[in-house]
Amino acid sequence: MTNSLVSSLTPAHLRFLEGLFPGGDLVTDPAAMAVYGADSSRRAAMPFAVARPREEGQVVELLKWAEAEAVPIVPRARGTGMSGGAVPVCGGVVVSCLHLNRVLDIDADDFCAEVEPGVVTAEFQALTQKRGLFYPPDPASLKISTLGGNVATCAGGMRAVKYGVTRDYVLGVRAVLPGGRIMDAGGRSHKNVVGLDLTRLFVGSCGTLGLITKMTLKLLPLPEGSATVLAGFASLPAALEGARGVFRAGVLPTAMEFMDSKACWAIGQIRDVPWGAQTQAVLVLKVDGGKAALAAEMARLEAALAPAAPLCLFKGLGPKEEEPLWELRRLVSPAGFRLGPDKLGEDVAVPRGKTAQAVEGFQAIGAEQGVQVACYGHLGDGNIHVNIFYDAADEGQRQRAQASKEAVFRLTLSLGGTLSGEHGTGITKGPYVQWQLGEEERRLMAGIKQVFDPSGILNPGKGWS
Ligand code: 2HG
Ligand code: ZN
Repeated sequence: MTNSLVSSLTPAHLRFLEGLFPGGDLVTDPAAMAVYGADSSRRAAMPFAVARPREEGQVVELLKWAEAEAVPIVPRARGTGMSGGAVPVCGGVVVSCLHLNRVLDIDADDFCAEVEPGVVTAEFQALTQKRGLFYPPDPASLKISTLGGNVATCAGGMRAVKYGVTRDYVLGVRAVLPGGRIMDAGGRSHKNVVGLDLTRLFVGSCGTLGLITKMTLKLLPLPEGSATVLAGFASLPAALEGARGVFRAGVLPTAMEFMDSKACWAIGQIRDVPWGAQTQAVLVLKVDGGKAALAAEMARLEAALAPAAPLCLFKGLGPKEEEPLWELRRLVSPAGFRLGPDKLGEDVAVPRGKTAQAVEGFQAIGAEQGVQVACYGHLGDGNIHVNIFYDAADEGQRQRAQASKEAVFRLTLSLGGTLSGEHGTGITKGPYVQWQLGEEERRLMAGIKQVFDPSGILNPGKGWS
């Protein structure tokens, strides 16, 4: 499908784009464009041009033109994605949604909001909070990432244990399709079973089906309070036992995160950490709800962790005290590079009951291959970040890292898991999609792509099709 796409822009193409995106909204200078060709996967490619629309009408005209001229179109937000989904591997026009950044409505009666894709996630959450409302999805990059990027990738985050992921909060999507067609799926009703669920289809489709111009998001009442526990354990099995104890006690935490010894070590290289040298694994748990019930919930949490004999336990009551504990957890991703200059960052997920087996297996793979493997992340969802560190300049290490990644994938699939819990397939996992998806499923996905994007102009070279 991608064979017939253009491999550069003609002077006539550039004239068209300059007319549509006046006053600096078209970027063609290579130095200025480079940043739009990279994302947090640390992969990069150079686009032919970058367009920054301010109105949906510009997106409509752009996609009419792009389909007629067979120009690749790569949607982009803040580039915090971890799997190269925003990297323009076939060149083309990168379309930044950052100027489409209006919060159109926040409605406390309908419990929903209407937003444009370029709104920053944390800023939106702050606005909803002021109205006594709550938007739960909280990817680690929420201070930078946008709602459009979150929806395009179905971002997960820490609070997914209790509240689910981005997909569970998207009531409607308006998007421009190739040829300039407009899809307006879903709406402000919290229930809707008329026709196929095009809204859900769009969430996580990584810009391969259309360019989102507006989203209707579901909101919840703001919980009255929250509290966090950070506990250190003498071994990883003890921490995993503690986590099982929490679920067995019937507590559904808002978040249940873990960090293994390598992750803990890496954080200790850049911050003062509250746990001692004997600590080999850390759990961070959050609960939320009515203030009266919170103290009892915290007591249940502590009692559930006690049989696993935590070496230390720190509590934060309310956002001010909780934030420093969560900041430590969010630091693992950047701090990890103390373990090696390059990384393969995986985010496999397994059924909850298989989590301990998976994490212990991933660590054993690292030990066998002689590479540094840090495991951490969303334990409560069975969604484990397996970060494999190596030095790309050392060919032997590079090959062992690659072998470790494939062994991690094989173990995950043998446990009934999935190659990506929240980062998506992008370009880093593209070649492995066939390991997980059967022929029939891939055929159906290719058929769906064909319906939305018959010329294959949207984010070519990505995903599953
Ligand atoms: C997190 O949970 C992010 O911290 C980043 O999803 C994970 O860097 C990573 O692999
Ligand atoms: Zn994560």
